[in-house]
Amino acid sequence: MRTILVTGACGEIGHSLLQTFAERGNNTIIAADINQLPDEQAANVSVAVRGDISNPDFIKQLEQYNFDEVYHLAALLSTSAERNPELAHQVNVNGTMALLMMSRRIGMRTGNPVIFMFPSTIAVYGLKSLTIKNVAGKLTEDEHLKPTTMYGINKLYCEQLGAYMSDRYGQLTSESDTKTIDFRALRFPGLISATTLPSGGTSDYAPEMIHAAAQGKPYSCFVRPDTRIPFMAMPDGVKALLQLAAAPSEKLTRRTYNIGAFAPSAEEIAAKVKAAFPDADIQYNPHLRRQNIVDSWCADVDDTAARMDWGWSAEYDMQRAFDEYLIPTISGVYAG
Ligand code: AKB
Repeated sequence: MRTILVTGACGEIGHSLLQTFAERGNNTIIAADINQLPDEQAANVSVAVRGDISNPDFIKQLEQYNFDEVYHLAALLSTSAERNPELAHQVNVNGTMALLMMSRRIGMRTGNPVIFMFPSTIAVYGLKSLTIKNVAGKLTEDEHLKPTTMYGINKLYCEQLGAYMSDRYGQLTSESDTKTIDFRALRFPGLISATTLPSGGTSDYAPEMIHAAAQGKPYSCFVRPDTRIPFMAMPDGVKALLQLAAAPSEKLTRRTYNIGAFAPSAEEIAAKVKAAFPDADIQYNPHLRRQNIVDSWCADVDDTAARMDWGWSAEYDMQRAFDEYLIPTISGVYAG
């Protein structure tokens, strides 16, 4: 029985993660979000708390629990962060720092390191031109780390902050005689859920296109048809988080891992959508700023390290994601 904190519990990953924890049972789940957790999700958790992670009083309230694991999902995504960079910095960076320090204090109190799971993103990459992006192909964790957005900068910094905290406070050294933090980050591609829609991201065109078609609504896509970035079905995203959290620390050769699944262009996604919903009306109306953001992200990721260290492998390639997860589930959702 583990005591687990999930921040950003109302978000897309939070929604699926809480459901998975509920199916597995046997853990004490504390769900935190700035919004009220909907009743059907609240039924899945032990305690639901509402508050702002950048508020020290809220951190104090959370600190009463002896967490074994923290899934820190709360963040402003890329498009939202561009609209409000100061708030993004406050939530994405200051909120993360506050939770890392809280985890350290809990680790000192209990004598057990807190496993701190951090969803990072392909937004940490910054390719200078489409030509460079096309030539670069699949990127490893350490290439082209020149993010062009507030969100990418925040996430890259927090990857490094978490690694620093783990190195300084997560090992037995003269400075620290208790291991208090074990930080582990995953660089997520765009996630596609069949049951929820994202908000404020720049990879949102893929889920929006699919959900619009399932509801018989027209969709105006905000990127060009040839735009290519990696995507992943939500069940694989949740699987990766849980698998990395459970991996023995001696197997891990790094603190941040890429994970890949499939990397279609927008028109390849549209073709899949039209195959499932032949009346789908999809037009392209690129938005310059959002287009520039996704053009700076990698076309695909090299996830060799995750495969080698903790046995990562996506269950859903593009065909399986559409045929066995997205289309049947979404059709069910909108059929009521
Ligand atoms: C976003 O679009 O901001 C996110 C991401 C790729 O991290 N979905």
